[in-house]
Amino acid sequence: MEMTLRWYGSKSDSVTLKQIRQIPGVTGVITTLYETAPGDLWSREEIHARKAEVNAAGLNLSGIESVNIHDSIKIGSPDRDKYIDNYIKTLEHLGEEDIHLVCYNFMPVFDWTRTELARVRPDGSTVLAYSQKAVDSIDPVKMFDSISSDSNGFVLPGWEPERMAKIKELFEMYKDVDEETLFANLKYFLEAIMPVCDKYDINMAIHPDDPAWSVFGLPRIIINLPNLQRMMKMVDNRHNGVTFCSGSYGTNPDNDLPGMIRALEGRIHFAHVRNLQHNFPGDFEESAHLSSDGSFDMYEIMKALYDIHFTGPIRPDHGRMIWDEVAMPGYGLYDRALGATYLNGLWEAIVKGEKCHAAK
Ligand SMILES: [Mn+2]
Repeated sequence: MEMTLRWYGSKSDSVTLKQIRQIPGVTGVITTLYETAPGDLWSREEIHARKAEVNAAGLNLSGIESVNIHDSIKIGSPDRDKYIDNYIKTLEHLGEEDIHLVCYNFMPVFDWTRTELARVRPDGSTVLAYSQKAVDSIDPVKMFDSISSDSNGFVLPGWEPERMAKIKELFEMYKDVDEETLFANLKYFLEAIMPVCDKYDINMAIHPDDPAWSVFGLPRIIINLPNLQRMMKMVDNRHNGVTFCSGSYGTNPDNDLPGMIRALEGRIHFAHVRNLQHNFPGDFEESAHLSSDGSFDMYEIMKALYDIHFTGPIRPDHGRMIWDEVAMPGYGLYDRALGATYLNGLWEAIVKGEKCHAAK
């Protein structure tokens, strides 16, 4: 595996490439052209410039998170082919720049959903949290207002003001889209892009829906192993793979995370590894990456990735806000650096433990 950090680009991120380069064991970044809108065509020049900037800092550009999918593709609108053509051209440009990993999601209206961006934990750190009760009692428009006023002045991925200004319209557009339609529209999209992925060896890695269930009555399909298996079977190509995000699948305690990883051998192209604390059904908060700080066994998650011979990029995911840092919620430097170091430590111990075992 290669340890990486997500980076939004020098215009949008409070963290610098120089800082990332100084986290021991982090050799790459996962980035995006954050100022583009879903459906835009990414020019080769912009991609080349981003890659040159990352390389000049002594880091690899290990993948893209995300190239977002236009709503017309998810809804299956008559104009979807125009946006799919843009997507294909963007993939060509990425391939020409020797970039082989693209993370994306297929969630209607909202990307990830949280009800609080700064819940205080017992140690005084603040974290993103989710309460089903809060979701059930709030209008989605009001939720956007509270999320944006709480974001330390940063634009949150998937919650861009231009997009959220149209939120009522978006709900209207999705009113006839159920789970079956979403699966069919995903299949149509994947079938269209697989030839370019084959040509340039680009691994598509779908990110799970977060939380892993329907919110505000919207359909959600990338939520559990049976649905992932259905998705991979419906377009049976190695380039049609997944981002294994422990913090997203793990929102549902019924998802057996190490078991899912083992069942997905060969099709996990990218891993987000982080921990959550489940407080009671329908209420969770993010925690430090350590097993002892949350509900997951992080050793077992890393061990499962080792057992399936995972070689792709991995990254710590949302960090707590600690040490008075002011950054995009979830995306500060300090706690993600601690997370990367911890995950690297687990990995080294697993690798050496296995070698020692094999020698006996
Ligand atoms: Mn994730």
